[in-house]
Order: sequence, then C-alpha cells, then structure tokens
Amino acid sequence: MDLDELEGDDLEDIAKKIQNMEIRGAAKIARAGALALKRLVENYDGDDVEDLESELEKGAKRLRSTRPTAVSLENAINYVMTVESEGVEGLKKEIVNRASRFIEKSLEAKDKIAEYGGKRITDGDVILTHCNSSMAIGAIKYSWDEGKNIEVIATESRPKRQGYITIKELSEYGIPVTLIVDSAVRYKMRGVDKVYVGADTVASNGAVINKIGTSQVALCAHESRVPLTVCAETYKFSNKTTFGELVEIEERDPSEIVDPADFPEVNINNPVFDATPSKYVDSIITEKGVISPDGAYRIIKEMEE
Ligand code: RUB
Repeated sequence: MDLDELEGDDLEDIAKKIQNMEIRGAAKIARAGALALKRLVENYDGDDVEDLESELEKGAKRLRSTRPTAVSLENAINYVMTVESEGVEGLKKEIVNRASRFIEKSLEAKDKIAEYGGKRITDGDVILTHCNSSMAIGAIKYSWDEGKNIEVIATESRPKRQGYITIKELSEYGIPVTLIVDSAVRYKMRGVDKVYVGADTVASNGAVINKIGTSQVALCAHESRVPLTVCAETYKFSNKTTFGELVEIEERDPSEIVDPADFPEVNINNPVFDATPSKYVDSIITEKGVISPDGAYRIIKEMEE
C-alpha cells in the first residue's frame, strides 16, 4: 500500500495499517508515521497548545507501539516532533512542514541508494534478495535500467511471504526472477554473485537488523564468499544502540505461521526480525555514500550534529 492510498486516514487508521502490515517495510512505515502526525495536526481544531502537544505525544506513543524493531519509524517521529513553535497555528505549520520534509528526504534517499547500489551491480550478476526491501529493489532496478543483464533469486520469506511482492514487482519490470523457499538459500548460493537486502535498523556496531532469516542468508553468503550488501537510509541507524540499548525483536502472532488450535500442546514462536553481525556485511549503501559496517558509529554521530 502506498502513501497516496491513505487519503482521508487519520493517525489511528494509519497506525492500524502499520500494525497489521497493510503498510510495511521500514522506509514506508517511517514515511507513513510522518504522514500520520501531519494528519493529527491537520485534524486538530482546538486552540490550546498544551492540549495539542499532549495529543502529539499520545499519537507518537501509539505509532511507536505498532512495529517496535524499525528505528526508521522512531527516527521519523523524532524528526517531525523536533519543533520550536509556541502557538497552536505555528506548531501545526511546523509539524506539517517537517513531516513533508521527512517524506521528501526519504524519497530522495531512495533514489540515491538506487544509484549507488545499482552501480555496484555488474553485467551478468545473479543477485539474491530476501523479503521485500524497497531500497534493495531500487538498486536492482537501477542496474537493469543501465542495461545490465542480471537475474534475481528471491526468497519466499515465511511466514508473511513478502517474497511474492518482490517477484511480482521485479517480473513486472521485466527482470528475470526465480522464487525459492527460504530453506533453499544455501543450496542456491553457489550460483549467486551478490546478496542485496534492506534493513529495519542498523546498530552502532554495524549489526544489521532485518527480516527473520537474513542472518542465515548472510552466513551462507559468507561461506560461499558472496558479498552481502545492505541498502539502508541513514534514518535507519540507531542512536540508542550507541548507549547500550538492544534492538527489540518484534514477535508477531503465531497464527501467521499455523493455526495454533491445530497444535494445542505446542509453543509456536514468530520472531520476525534478526540481527546479522557486521562481520557478515560487506557494505552498507546509504544516501550519503557506501560505507563499511564499521562506519555505522560515524553515521550516527553525524546525525546527532
Ligand atoms: C520488511 C523488511 C525489509 C526492511 C527494509 O519487513 O524486513 O527488508 O524493512 O525495507 P516487514 P525497505 O515486511 O515485516 O515490514 O528497504 O523497504 O525500507
């Protein structure tokens, strides 16, 4: 679902769509979070600035509760809420401007990452991707547009099968794409030249938090000496991890895997993200340039300035 399909939605409508994954992918949920705050102030018809500030805090809290792993959402909210205006009208205007600016910056970052990531793909490459990352797909499409003859292997990405979105998007673009189940990754890795994935969060130690299974893909890539590239905007880098906070891994409902009623005696776990240590990451493509995972701390410090 794209942002232009959220016409008429208020903050709560958008929060629900993020939570139930109608809106998904770390970049899109960040932009949707910014849009939700914009909608909140646009819909506010009171004249009490303290009341508006408290509504904004409540709205931000609600948005933060939807998908806890993606720091992109947290950073989007913080960006929009960093305001100085005092009156109701000034505050509303500033929130609207900052939300629009965040959305714009996010889309600009996507274009830059597509370009930098696309240039690093070479003619004849077979690229494996996991889940559905708009940033990784942007880079793949860029290389295709440059006339490179590439092929993509896409994992199914259980349990929600975001791989179906990836294969639909790439095949409609004309790019040859093969779907595999997640457990076929190691078997297929021998024929792969590069792995391209996205990220929900990048930690200060360069670890990358992305869709569950990414760390297994990374291990297989490492074993076969296939470089793993992460496409991630700088607002996916987590300042909090610098100070020792761990990234919360979202656990979703077991019914996304099977009907728990069919297995009443069994625990069913559905963690939906995992962390890939930096040693398995070759490079991270940001809108500011291509960095090694060791550069994550510097990016975070630059963001603070
Ligand atoms: C999506 C996922 C994506 C990242 C990056 O998980 O793990 O790889 O969010 O996506 P989910 P993007 O489907 O659970 O949201 O590059 O589009 O930000």
